[in-house]
Amino acid sequence: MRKKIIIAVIALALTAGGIFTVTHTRLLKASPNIVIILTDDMDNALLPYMEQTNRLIGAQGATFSNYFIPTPLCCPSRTSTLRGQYSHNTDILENTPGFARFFKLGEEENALPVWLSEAGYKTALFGKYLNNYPVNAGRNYVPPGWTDWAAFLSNKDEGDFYYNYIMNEDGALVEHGQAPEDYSTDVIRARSLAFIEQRAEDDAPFFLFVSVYAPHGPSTPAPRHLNVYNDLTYPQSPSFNEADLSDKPQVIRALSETGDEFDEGDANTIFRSRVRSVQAVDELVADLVHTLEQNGQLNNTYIFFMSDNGFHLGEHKIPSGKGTPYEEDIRVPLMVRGPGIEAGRQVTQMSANIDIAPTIADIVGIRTPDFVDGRSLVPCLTGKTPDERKALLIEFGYKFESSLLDAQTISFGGLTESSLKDPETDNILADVEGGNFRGIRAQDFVYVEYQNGEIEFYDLQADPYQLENLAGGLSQETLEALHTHLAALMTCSGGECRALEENFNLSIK
Ligand SMILES: [Ca+2]
Ligand SMILES: [Ca+2]
Repeated sequence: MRKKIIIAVIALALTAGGIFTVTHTRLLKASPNIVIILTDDMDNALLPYMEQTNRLIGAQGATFSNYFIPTPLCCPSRTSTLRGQYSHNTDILENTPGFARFFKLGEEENALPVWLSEAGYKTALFGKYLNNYPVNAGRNYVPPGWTDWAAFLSNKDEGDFYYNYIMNEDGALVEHGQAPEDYSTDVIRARSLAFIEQRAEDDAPFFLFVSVYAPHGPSTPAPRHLNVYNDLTYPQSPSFNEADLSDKPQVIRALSETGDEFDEGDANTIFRSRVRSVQAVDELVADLVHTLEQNGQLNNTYIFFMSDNGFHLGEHKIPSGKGTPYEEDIRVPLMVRGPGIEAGRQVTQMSANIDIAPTIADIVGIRTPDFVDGRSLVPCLTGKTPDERKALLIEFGYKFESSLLDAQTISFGGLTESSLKDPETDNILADVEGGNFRGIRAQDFVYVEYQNGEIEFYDLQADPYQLENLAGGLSQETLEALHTHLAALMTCSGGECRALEENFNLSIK
């Protein structure tokens, strides 16, 4: 049963660049504080279990219902957040070599913490920085722009960052063991609260980047949360153990390994651990808001709560993980509160992690470099914007030469650190030959080209759970229009990306 798809092809404006002007809309006060709380691998299914976060951030500010991670994996997402760039421009498209490559390319020299530091901000990062930090930089290395620093050292033998990890704390290595007080979310919380209290004593504004490891696997809860939510079951969507995978590309079917159903009990067990592990994060958020309030800072602080990428758990029969182009992986929570943002605002415009750095720059009133691909979300926060962005690029994997791209030869050469291994690289399409992809996430559909030439197309209004790939029913004219626009987006940079996102005129009729 293949539905005929009709796509409106309206004149595509592919020439772009130089027409975008950055709006420096000051929200309210000069030099407000900025706090980012970044979770690791948190999908939207976990948000209902963070009552305090919803009440203290979402209900007090703006909730973004269409916030996306164009490259849904830890290191690509985090580097895009720090630089305001798509992954093809950071050139961090996988977790490996990750930090080593970001460092080697010198991208840290011109990134959000540096901009804020130069604007007079005290800047702190506590928790997870980038995969493979500090490979090739030295164990005592603190990246530029940060005045306060406590980050996990990559530790491939131990594998996770809940207990038994080493932190670089302002250049000194500190070992944390497995006592209850070593639980990393609580360590990060204590550092964050102390930083706020110290900063409240002087006039300098601050930027606090709270980067917790939860709910990343193995999703270890704090000791006090080991036995909560014991009866919780995973809220299965209609795509859980999708019955008919015949429409799915081979690279996706290969991810389900045996083709057997994903075990429902396993999904419940993993989901319970994930929910338990974010309870300490929910407490951290509440303590952070209260500490800001007690120190007279809350009314002059913007708080961003967000995740680096989503997570799938049996959808399309794919075992738990991330790195696919599906909604569970690319769509994550974003909530922002702060002065001038109306409580309870719902933002439906398409937004992405590439927008975070330019948004913060806009709030603070500093100009971003021309290389920034994202846009300020300040107009969304204040309810003053039309739906300008019609589409986002999604992209994954260094090597991409789709057979559809006859006219293009894309090179991602120079990967000399490929011998590095990363234990966090779980269940991503890079493990599957031909699984690297480029795609367009439009407002009402998604179009994906895989390296091996397979394509997917889902009508997200009629089929939000992506059960029926309609690529086979697309006309040649539509395919060419989609392919041409994708080819432009996947090599865009700066204002050209924003123009392409706005001039995207394909929609399902
Ligand atoms: Ca992640
Ligand atoms: Ca199907």
